[in-house]
Parts: sequence; structure tokens; C-alpha cells
Amino acid sequence: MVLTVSMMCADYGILGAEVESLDRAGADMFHIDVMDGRYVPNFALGPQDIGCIRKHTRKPVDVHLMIEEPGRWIKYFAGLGADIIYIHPDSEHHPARTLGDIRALGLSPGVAVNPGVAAGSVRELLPLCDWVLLMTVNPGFAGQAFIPHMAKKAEGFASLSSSHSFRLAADGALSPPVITDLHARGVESFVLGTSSIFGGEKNYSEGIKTLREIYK
Ligand code: S6P
Ligand code: MG
Repeated sequence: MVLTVSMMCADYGILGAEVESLDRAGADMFHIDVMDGRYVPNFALGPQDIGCIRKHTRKPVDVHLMIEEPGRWIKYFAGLGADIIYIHPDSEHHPARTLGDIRALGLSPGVAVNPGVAAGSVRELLPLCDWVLLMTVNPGFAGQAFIPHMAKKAEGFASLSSSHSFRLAADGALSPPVITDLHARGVESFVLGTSSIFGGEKNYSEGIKTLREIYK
């Protein structure tokens, strides 16, 4: 089980310190949401933030691009220190080429699949991916509600993951009970935001420990 922390939910005023304390608390990976105000109706983390996060941890960093025409920017984000880059296949004409470009730069490619995008429509892309990021909210904002029928969709992707050798992650409104359910359905990696460790007390060690204990 991979616990990934959504840096969009951290305190930007002390970003470096946030990264270090999440790292110490046992986060496995850092998730960076990039939003351009066009593909989604919001703006989120920029190059300076990514640079800062990269500087404060040696753990893997994934960059979730919610931008139009991500293919134009792959080299740029690779240069900022991403290990995994997720693109939304509906954000450009040739997602297969972009996934290949991500791999050619030595990074792990992933597709992010919106709630309204049919699983079957990304099937031809699966052999090109190391990861599938199943969106369990509509992209653009933290703090939304989990979309219940995404649980069944997760099961469908989980059943394909070994034959296509990709790993399955979920992103959006993952509270501890939702994580328990999705884990049972075959999801491996979870993006943690306000619904889990960034809500309430912000005790990162406790939050991560509690989630890990569920699966002992
Ligand atoms: C949403 C974004 C996510 C959020 C995450 C926040 O567009 O891709 O990564 O940051 O969903 O978590 P929560 O628990 O507030 O939904
Ligand atoms: Mg995200």
C-alpha cells in the first residue's frame, strides 16, 4: 500500500518544513497537482513549489498535470524533478505520444482518468503506462465528496492491472473508510488530502500510522 500526500493541501507558507515533516511521518510519495485555469477551473502548484518540494525530499514525486496540451511541457516538468507524470488523455490529441515522451525521458508515465471518462476509452493507453490514477472526484479542487460509483470502476481497473502491468492509484476525497473499501477492491496507492491526514489535527505521523494499521 502506497500512501501519497497531496501537497495542494499543505501549508504553502512553510512548504519545505511541511515536506520534511510528511517525509518523517512516513509518506511514501509526494503528489503535486498542477492546474492551468483552463483544463480545470482552478490554479494550483507552480514550478517554484515543485522545486521546493523536490529539494526537501528524496522520496518519489508525482506530478499530476491538469493542463491543456501537456505534451508541450513534459520536458519542462521532467527537469523540475518529477519521477512520475500523469496526464489526462482528454487534454490533448495524442496522449499516446506524450506517454511515450515521458518514458523516453526516463520517467514513469501515468494516465489520470476522470469520473466522466469511460475506462474502455483509455484501454489502448494502458500498455504505455506504469500507473493509472483513478479520479474519484472531478478534478480541480480539494475537499470535495467521493463519487460512490467510482468504487466499481476501481475494481474494473484493478482486474486489468496485472495483465497490463500498471499500478493503480486513486485520487480524491479518500477518507479512511473509502481507503479501506478501495484497498479491498485492488487499489494500491492513495492520494491523501483533506479527507484524511490534512483534515483536523494535522498530526501527520498519527494520520499515516493509523492508515497503515488498518492493513496490518
Ligand atoms: C483534485 C486533485 C487532488 C486533490 C486531492 C485532495 O483535482 O487532483 O489530488 O488535491 O483530492 O484530497 P481531498 O481529500 O481534499 O479530496
Ligand atoms: Mg491530484
